[in-house]
Amino acid sequence: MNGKSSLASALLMAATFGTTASAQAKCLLYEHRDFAGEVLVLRDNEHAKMVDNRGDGYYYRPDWNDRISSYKVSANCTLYMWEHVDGKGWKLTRTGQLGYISDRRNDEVSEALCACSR
Ligand SMILES: [Ca+2]
Ligand SMILES: [Ca+2]
Repeated sequence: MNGKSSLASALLMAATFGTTASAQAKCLLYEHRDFAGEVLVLRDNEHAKMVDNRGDGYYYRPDWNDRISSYKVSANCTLYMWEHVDGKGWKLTRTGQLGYISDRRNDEVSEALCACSR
C-alpha cells in the first residue's frame, strides 16, 4: 500500500467512525523514563486511582501506584496527576510529553485524570 492510499483509507475510517481527534485522544503513562517499560493508557475522561477498587466508578489500578516516570499526552488533552489518591498531595497539570517527570515527582503518582476537548 502506498502513502496516498493509506491516507485515503485513514480519512475514510475517520468519516465512517467519527472524528479521529476523539478516537485517538488519550494520555499514556510510562513505568520508566523516556517512555520505556509498561504503559498505562487513559482515554478521554478516564480517572485512575492507584489503590484497591472501591467500586465507585473510578478506574482502579493498584498495580500502578508510585511507578510513573514519563508521559505522553495527545494534543487536545490535558493530564492531571496527584501524589496521593482523592486529589491529595501535590498536583500536576500537564500537556505534551516529558521523558522524565523529575526527581521530585518520580515514582509518586497515585491518581491521574486524562481530560480531552472534543
Ligand atoms: Ca518508574
Ligand atoms: Ca503516591
